[in-house]
Amino acid sequence: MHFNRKEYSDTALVHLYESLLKPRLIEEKMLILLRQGKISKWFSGIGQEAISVGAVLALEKEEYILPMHRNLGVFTGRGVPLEKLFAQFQGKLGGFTKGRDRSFHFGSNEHHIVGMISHLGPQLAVADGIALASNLAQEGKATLVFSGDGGTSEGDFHEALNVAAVWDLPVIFLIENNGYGLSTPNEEQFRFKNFIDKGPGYGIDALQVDGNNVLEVYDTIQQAARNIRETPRPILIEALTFRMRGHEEASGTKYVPQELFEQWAKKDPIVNYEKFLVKEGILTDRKIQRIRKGIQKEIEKGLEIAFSEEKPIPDTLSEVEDVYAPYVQQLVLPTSKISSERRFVDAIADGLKQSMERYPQLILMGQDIAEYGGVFKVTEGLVETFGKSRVRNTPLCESAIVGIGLGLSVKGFKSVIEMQFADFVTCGFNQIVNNLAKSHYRWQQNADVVIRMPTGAGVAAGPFHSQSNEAWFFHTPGLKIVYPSNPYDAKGLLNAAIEDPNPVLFFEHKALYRAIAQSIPDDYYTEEVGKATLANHGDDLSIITYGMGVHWALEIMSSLPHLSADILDLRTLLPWDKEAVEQTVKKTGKVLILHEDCLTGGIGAEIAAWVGEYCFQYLDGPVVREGSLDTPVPFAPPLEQNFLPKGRLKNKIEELVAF
Ligand SMILES: Cc1ncc(C[n+]2csc(CCOP(=O)(O)OP(=O)(O)O)c2C)c(N)n1
Repeated sequence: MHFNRKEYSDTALVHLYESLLKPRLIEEKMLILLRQGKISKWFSGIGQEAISVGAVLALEKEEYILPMHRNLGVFTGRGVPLEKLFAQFQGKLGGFTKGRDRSFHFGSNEHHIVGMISHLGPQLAVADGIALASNLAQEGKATLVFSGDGGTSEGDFHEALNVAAVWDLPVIFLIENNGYGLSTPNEEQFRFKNFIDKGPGYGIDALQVDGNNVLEVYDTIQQAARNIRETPRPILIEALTFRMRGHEEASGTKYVPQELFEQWAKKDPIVNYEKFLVKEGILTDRKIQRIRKGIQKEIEKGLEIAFSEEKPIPDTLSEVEDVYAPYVQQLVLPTSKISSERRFVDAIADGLKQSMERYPQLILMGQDIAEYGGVFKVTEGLVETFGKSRVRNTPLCESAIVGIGLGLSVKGFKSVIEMQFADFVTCGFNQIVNNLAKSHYRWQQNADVVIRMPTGAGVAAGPFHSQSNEAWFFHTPGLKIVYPSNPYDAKGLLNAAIEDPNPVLFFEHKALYRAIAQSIPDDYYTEEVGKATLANHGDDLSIITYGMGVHWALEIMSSLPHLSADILDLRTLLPWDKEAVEQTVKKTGKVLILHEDCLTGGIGAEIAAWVGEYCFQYLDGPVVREGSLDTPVPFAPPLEQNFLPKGRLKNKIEELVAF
């Protein structure tokens, strides 16, 4: 192995050595603890340390680095206190996640580290988001994100590289090519030879380094970082290396030919670098022993502190409270009485415009939302007012854009993402339910992202442009779901959703965009998230609904003049207003829950269960539901009308009242 010291001082070279040795010595200790049953799981990075260490030392301390599961050296290289790191591994409160997540699954803004979620690929787009924030704030900072060779087979890899290229994001994509993804060798993972061959395909530079040569890694990344700080753009760096142990300790190494271990043992990053430093006269055996002893002492001390800590004592209240970033909404009233007739679509456009004025760090992202104005023209004119850097057309990549939203949030930005149709959110689902929704609970990082969801049927758009999919998210702790039914609420609740530092899915029924209008305040205002309202007061039954359901309920009830209903518009589905539900049930004793979504597993099921459990004493009849058929949304209008619940509503009301 050839080391080119260039102009590096002896001190710098020794610092690299110490930084390289530390993760190795920690790992050796961890393997002992694992055998003793004192820790539960370990993903070894032995043999690959030069990549983590070279990378972390090559960056400035305030530059974000996004490691994976074998990158212990990133954490030690950023000076994370060992007792805190060990407490994290042991699930203790002194760690980074209050015992809620394991190993390296955490971030620390203090150390400018964002840790992974298990799904690997989503990490890459978060790096894009941080780099976008750096560009927007003109910070001139690089961001570095790791991926294993296996992880690059995920679509997230493609999306993140592509957006980074198109948006000139200063990200170093560092691929640790260690030949295996769990037991799968590279030839069963991909057909190309080198990762550097991929760079030109994305229009980005790509470099290959010997990942076992710490000096080469350090020097290459340092230059790359310097380069992209000045001229922001992504760079792909492939580091060739080998995993000297199993995927994780329990999985063994039977699937790897023995001769590979023998070959790579000769390329050990620490042994070789140490030999070089000794040969150069920079290190002596005595000095090496002194360094080793110092690190070992630090490890023992860290372990002692971490082991002495008690296991977490569960406190259900704080468990539940930490799901969301702490936030007390302050209602904003319009400053004047001036109001104008606005359609649903205009109300949303007004909310977006005024929120953009109010929050200079609010970024809009979505497909075709800039000059084209979005497919529903909701964002028309915004790019002219706020410019292309804040109103961003995105490539076709829902997953990356949601991940970018989280990255922006890490850097204190807000974002609103337009799904072209709510149906397409499936392609960003993982980022929403696993990354945005869980990050506050896991490591106290909020996701200040609103996802606008043009939803619903009735426009003959077929199974992939008509779905109601709020229930997919309703089941996920950490998200909020807002679903207005009229222009007044659309504006007030959209503004409120943008103010809220938590991730909010904001549903907008497409068929309402241009169908209804209302006089609403011209000024900026907000309405309370989590609060239902009565769209009609009545006595014979309660219709609990939201979105288009409110309009159907009003229409059908007007054809039943002998009956009157409380029509409760939930407006927010997560968290939903239990108090308002209880009040109306108490008043009428008869409950019909109505939604456009398919019946089975819809939000109505949860509300019905809750009413059955907590309001049983007020009921004068069964809790009934009406929703769409349990089929995909059909295209032809007669089929679609049959699918939707409206045609069945009148009967259902009459049956319930007659009960
Ligand atoms: C989406 C997803 N699928 C499968 C897994 C299980 N898994 C964890 S790590 C891993 C292999 C990753 O290989 P690579 O990216 O090459 O990283 P390495 O482990 O070699 O460092 C797999 C399959 C996962 N965590 N996430």
